[in-house]
Amino acid sequence: MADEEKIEITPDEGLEYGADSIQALKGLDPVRKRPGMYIGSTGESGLHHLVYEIVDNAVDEALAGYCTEIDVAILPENVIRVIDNGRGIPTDINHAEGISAATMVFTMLHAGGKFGGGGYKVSGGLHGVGASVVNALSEWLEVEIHDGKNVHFQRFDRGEYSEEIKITGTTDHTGTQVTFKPDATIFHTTVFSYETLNDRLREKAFLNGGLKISLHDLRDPENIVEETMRYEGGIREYIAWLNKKRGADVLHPDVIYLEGVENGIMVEIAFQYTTDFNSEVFRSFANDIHTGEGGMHELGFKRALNKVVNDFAKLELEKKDKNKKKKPGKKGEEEKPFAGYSGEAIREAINAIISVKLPECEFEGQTKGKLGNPEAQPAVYKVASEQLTYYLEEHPETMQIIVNKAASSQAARDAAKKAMEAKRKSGMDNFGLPGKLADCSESDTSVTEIYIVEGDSAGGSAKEGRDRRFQAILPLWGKMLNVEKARADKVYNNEKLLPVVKALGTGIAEDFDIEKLRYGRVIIMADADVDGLHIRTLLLTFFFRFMRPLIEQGHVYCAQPPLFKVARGKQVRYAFSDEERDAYIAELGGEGGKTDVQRYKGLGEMDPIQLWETTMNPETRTMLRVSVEDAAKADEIMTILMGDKVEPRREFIEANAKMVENLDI
Ligand code: TTJ
Repeated sequence: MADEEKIEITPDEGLEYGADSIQALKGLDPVRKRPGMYIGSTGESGLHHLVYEIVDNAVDEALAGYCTEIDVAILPENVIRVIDNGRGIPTDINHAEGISAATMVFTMLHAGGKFGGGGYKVSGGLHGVGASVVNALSEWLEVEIHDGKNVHFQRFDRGEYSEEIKITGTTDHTGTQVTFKPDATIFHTTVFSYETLNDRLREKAFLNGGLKISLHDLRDPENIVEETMRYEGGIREYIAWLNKKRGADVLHPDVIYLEGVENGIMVEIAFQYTTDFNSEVFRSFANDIHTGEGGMHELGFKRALNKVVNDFAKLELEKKDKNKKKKPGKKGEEEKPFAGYSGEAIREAINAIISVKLPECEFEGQTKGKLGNPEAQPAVYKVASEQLTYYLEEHPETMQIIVNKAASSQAARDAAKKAMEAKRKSGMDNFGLPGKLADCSESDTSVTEIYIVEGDSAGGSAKEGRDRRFQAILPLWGKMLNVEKARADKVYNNEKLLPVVKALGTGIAEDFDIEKLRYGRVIIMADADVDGLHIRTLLLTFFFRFMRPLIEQGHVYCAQPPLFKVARGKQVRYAFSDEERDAYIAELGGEGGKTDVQRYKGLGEMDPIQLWETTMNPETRTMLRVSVEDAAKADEIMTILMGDKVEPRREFIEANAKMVENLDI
């Protein structure tokens, strides 16, 4: 290994070098010591991250205009190979460091940003830590660079090299090829998922229109799986593809596409309205990184959409007014000035993708999924409002459809509000709380929680087993409402969802008020079978569409009841997976005698004490907090399962047959 890697820098010496040199002189040891700090985790997600990290370097070359094709392969033994047809990483010696630029890329933290500066980079984003991190976490890595004349080659073992980069042949083309085998002593699993890579690479292909990305699974020569993805239309095609996958019908035939560069920020937006109710799907990206929590770019687009749609709506109303005033008998009637439709009404049923590329991203929020750069908002606003105004002037039919849609959404929302107020006034809501709710005695939302439980027997156990000081139980009953087709006013009349609305106290849609929330945690407790999946999907979709801030602010959870009870004499263990079950059988069974394994088919089979110990006791339970992305996924599944289209439904059930089958034992 090069000597530089071993140098320990004291603060005094550091002052002479400056911050950049310190960074560059750091070896890869810290990466191997604390891999999670660099790639998030050493589980499946971290493992796949290695591939994106390498691919992103090639995408940067494409963004710079020099690469048109990226080829990714999973080779036997889960070795990954990535090839691009860019200029090739420079192989000449960097005089400051005395080693080749290519070697630097693979051995120095953050060395990547030093080359080819300027322009837009997707690498170096959220976890964008560079190729050296991949190298550090690989059993071995080989790089082959074609510069149009020579082939250059270098090999690394666990990040270290014994030979400098060398010429191994001649070539007439340019490009970079990186092959690596993730280190099995670092990762919990080193088995790649074709599906996971395929999904992410497809997203990249959509976000970088025209770029050709191929993926091959060559692990089993008998069963090669591969796909080449190239979308000339970019995110326009992404919208069409998503709508087809969801089985959503569209309200207007054209996908609206807006683009421009403002203040050094590249802005691209594509959107189309569907015929769904209460659904609003935003997918936003900053430098190709999905911003699941939104941020400044989303805000900029929402403001632009509000302004442009309301401006057109106002014009329409003024035209109508003029016509009216010509007719006799109308004088003296002063109409209220148009106050504009609400943002939610305007966005109802929109399906939008926002992609920005900026020189440097700042990510914030709970999961670092929110774009923080304040300059992104005015940039997106300017591009979106100008381009959208222009587009809708050129396409009056589409403009008419969108304005009409906003008007009818607003009318439905106003009607829902009236219905709710009428209900309140008529006293029909018997003091607001549903009859079946077993409330808790505390009212401080920093401690209170409500369990929403499907089925009376499970509800009974939960009521008995809970700590009634801070845990409330709401059993659900009655017929499922198809939220997919329901507008806000229907929800107030649905026997299944109304108790949930009443118990939480917040109201829904525009009336939603988080201040009125009666429980700090809203916990869905359902069986691990198909019915349980169904109720979870329904509730999450409902929360996603009508109480979105509840999810955004992290109030919604899914309880995790155990799947097995493993008992031997007085010793009892609860297992949450097959692996855990087997481990407990081994642990308890080792001493001879009989080990009893019980599979819980449903919550109803647990007695109150068991339910408390395994699922409800804050000291011992595990719960999953529901993210906006989880809820969006539920919403997508709901659309597919409840929609009118047969084909997406069949595809979903086929693709998920395994899961459904597993759940349905
Ligand atoms: C840098 O500026 C001079 C010309 O080449 C630029 C460069 O580094 N291009 C480049 C890097 N193309 N492809 C890569 C690359 C590709 C893979 C698959 C992996 C890595 C680490 C870099």
